[in-house]
Amino acid sequence: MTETSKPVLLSGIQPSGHLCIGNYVGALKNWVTLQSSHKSIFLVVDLHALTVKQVPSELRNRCLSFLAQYIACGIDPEQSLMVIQSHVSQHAELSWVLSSLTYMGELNRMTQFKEKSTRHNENINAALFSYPILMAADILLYQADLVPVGADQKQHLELARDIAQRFNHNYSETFTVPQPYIPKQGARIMSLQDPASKMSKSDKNLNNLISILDPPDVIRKKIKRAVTDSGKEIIYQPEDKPGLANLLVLFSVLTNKKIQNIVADYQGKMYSHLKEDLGEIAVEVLAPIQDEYSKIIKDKKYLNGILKNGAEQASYIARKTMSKVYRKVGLVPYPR
Ligand code: ATP
Ligand code: LTN
Repeated sequence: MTETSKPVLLSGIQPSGHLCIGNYVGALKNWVTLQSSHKSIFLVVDLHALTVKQVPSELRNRCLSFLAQYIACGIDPEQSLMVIQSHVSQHAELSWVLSSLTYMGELNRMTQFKEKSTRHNENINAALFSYPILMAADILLYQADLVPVGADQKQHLELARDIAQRFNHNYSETFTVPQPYIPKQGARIMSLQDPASKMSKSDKNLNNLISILDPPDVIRKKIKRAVTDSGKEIIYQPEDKPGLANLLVLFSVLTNKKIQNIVADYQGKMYSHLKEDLGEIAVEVLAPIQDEYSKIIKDKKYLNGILKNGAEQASYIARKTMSKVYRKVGLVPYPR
């Protein structure tokens, strides 16, 4: 397959909180698998992170740290572009145009907005509300065919598809209508202490999540203390035993073993056996990533080189899309 014939893949993560094992199995792990068969662009969506209050110096450091974690998880800078969203100004420009095609009613239905505005009720800002439009712009700007995300982003992706179709219908064929890629398993890893909620990297209670950079002892301890359900038997029953089911899903995605085989292996054993083994598995999966990270994060020149190349190549594509968009909606071209 030549470079030009490969379908375009795009995804992004907000540089907020601590990149966690939920992000890894829901998104990053699949990015790594899909990158070679696609022309891939992976964003650190810093403009999205502004929708909740950030400490500026921490946000700046976190962007570079997330980039280094993408690479440590297996994103190959020789194959894929890695881009900081704010380095390509067209994201914000396209977002403005697309907001003229998005209805308030559509944004009102977004469950992430409802959930985040409850969590950040001291700061329900307009950007938090219009955030899915910026996400649509991220995707449509590069004419992405495939967008690998966790289950929580399905609704945002459907909106991006609707906006693309609406633009194409109103102004003629312009945007590729993207397809979501949501893994069958691991698309919604639950919080360790509250298995009724999604694991989130900006959760204030760090016992709810396993960070990619947590030291081995912390990982073991967090899994050991994870809330499981009453009873003793190891069975997979997400409705009745959500805590246990979450651990079994994690076990399964980290080992590529089927849940039914794991359940069979643990017949007659206790929750504590499963937790102990899962702790070791998580440590084993994350240790090489952490080693690699500690090397890469020191090499600022290497990281900046990747960002410069990413921004240049992404800007080239973004400029092409934007000039088409501005022309189609009737804006006057820059005089030459
Ligand atoms: P925050 O808590 O900072 O809002 P988050 O953990 O929800 O962050 P995002 O930046 O919103 O993470 O998402 C990055 C990617 O990880 C998205 O593709 C999202 O669907 C996926 N993802 C997030 N949480 C999980 C989870 N618990 N299980 C599986 N995938 C997840
Ligand atoms: N909204 C996403 C992050 C995100 C994204 C994107 C994901 C922003 N732009 C483009 C895929 C494609 C989230 O996970 N909160």
